[in-house]
Amino acid sequence: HPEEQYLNLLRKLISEGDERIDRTGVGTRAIFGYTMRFELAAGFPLFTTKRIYWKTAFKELLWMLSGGRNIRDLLEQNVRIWTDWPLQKYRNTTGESISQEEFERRILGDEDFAARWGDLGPVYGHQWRRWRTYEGKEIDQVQQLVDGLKNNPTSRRLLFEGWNVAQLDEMALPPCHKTYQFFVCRSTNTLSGALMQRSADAYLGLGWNIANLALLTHLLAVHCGYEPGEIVWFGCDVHLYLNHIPQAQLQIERKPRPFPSLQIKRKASDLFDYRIEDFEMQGYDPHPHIPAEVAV
Ligand code: DHF
Ligand code: TMP
Repeated sequence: HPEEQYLNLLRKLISEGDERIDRTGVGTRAIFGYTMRFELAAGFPLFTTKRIYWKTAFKELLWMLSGGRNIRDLLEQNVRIWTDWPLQKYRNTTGESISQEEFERRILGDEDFAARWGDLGPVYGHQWRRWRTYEGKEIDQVQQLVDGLKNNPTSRRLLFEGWNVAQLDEMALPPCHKTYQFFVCRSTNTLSGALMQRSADAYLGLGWNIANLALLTHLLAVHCGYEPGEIVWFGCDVHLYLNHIPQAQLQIERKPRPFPSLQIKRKASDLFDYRIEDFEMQGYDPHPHIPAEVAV
């Protein structure tokens, strides 16, 4: 089963990972360099050995594709996975000991407060859709990719980049899923997508990153006239937080189940016009969720 690639990664991290204190102070076991491949025709690579909240993950990708950078857009859809970072900044700056719930209520209820405290800086979505040049122009990397896939499919420059070196210090977190590149196979008319991820939280974030890479590849295929091919994931610093080891040990004992299949119920007018209601996951029957705390 292709999910064994992921379970083997967890095993490897537990047994061979280099143990160190990381930026968050939690500590990890880390390896450098790991590759996984998934054939999209064989099912949607949504891991089954622990439930993954695919709707929340997809909402995050759609938000990035919209160029979003404020957590207010996410909270309006009840997505709370990005709140911790602005919240930590708010607490550190003001010294106020506000709860997550209260902070989220204020972001939702007060536009000025949201503009001041909900902004993550020029993160993924901003760089993807509005990379600023020295002359003050904006580059829509994703639209350029779509044009390239349609008009110049053998190009070796079909990629977009989140790592804007000049703006890293303005970002709440510098991009983890850093570079996306695509490849059209002429003989099979398929589109494959690759992701180079500089830093991967193997227990919490990775399954979401794989699902979003797969969704993005499906959507680009639909809109550029190809069938979905493969996704290839490259992780550089791939790590297991020390406080996730018990959960990972539980997960690696489980047997993967068949991957579900993604159904796109409505073909939107363009890549940037999708809503979560447009997607259904058929046959997703995962093992139960195992919660874990995210390192901030
Ligand atoms: N920091 C760290 N340390 N790890 C991450 O994976 C991470 N991911 C970020 C931002 N910063 C990060 C963005 N993506 C969760 C999943 C993805 C994500 C952030 C958080 C998460 O907490 N998932 C939980 C519960 C989600 C829920 O209740 O909706 C999970 O069990 O999958
Ligand atoms: P870092 O910036 O010090 O590398 O910390 C970022 C952490 O977040 C790291 O554990 C990787 C994790 N992460 C993911 O795994 N996937 C994601 O999509 C994001 C945003 C973060």
